[in-house]
Amino acid sequence: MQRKVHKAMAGHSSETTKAYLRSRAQMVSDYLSQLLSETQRPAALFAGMNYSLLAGGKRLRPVLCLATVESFAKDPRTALPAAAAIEMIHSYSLIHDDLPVMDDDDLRRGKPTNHKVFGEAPALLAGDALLTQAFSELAGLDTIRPQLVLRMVRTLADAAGPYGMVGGQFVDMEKEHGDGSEADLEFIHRHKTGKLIMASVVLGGLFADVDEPQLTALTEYGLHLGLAYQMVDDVLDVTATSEQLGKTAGKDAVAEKLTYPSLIGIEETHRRIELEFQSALASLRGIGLGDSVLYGLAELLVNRQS
Ligand code: GRG
Repeated sequence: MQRKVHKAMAGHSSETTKAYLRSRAQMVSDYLSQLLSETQRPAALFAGMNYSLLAGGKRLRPVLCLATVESFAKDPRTALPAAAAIEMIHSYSLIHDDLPVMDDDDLRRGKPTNHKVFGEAPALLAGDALLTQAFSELAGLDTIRPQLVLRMVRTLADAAGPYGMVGGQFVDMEKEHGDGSEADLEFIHRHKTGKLIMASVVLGGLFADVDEPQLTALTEYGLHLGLAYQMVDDVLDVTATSEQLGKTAGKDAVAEKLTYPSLIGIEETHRRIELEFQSALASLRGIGLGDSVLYGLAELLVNRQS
């Protein structure tokens, strides 16, 4: 099948956005690499945390956070603790998601999964430790008003916990091998993936101390982009190889997961991705960010091949 391309602007080049993504992803990786010292006791726990955290993910969520900060003319470096907290939570979720009791996977970010290297119980604890330490990192932000830090903490907790990612994962699990509806599927994707992507953008907005209408528009942008992101993930699970993805391809069908391609087919899924993508862009235009890096990042994310 010919690859479907979603375009933000006619004649728009994605090269500048790609260079931006590379540079900020490197900034995040450099920051993360000095965060958790493996000379601490218990060294094996820190080694397990670093194994997944530094395994070379795309860093899309923390980069979205920094991009939002920069869109409001603030220095991205000062927001690195927030970006790091988001990536720590994302990494924890991947470690737990790969455990035998969940998706039971051997490959992640092109490497053996955490539990394959360290064992199941240490992997469980490495995930727990990343989740907890993320909030310490975030709460340590001392360059902005404490009220803003509190709102950031609450936004991230709500996006990661029962009202967000864990809630979505729970319904995903319930609907495996089952007869889920389209409403179930939308709930799963919005919560499992969409909320953390939304929080990445909103944390950037809170850090930059934007006003409430701007925050609402950023929330809308993040939610639309987050849903589109997981729809793309569903498509790639069918169309891409394990080598391209750095994780096992074709797993959704084997596990009889409720996905957009399985429910409505790939063509219709692309139509929905386009709708979410255009809604995300409209939210940005509504607050004058139509030529911001967030616009280009949305395009890169929905057209990703891995
Ligand atoms: C508590 C046992 C236990 C499990 C919880 C919360 C949870 C497990 C799982 C969360 C759901 C989850 C793993 C969603 C994944 C969404 C997704 C699209 C992941 C891939 O993200 P990318 O493409 O990956 O950004 P990289 O590797 O580039 O960071």
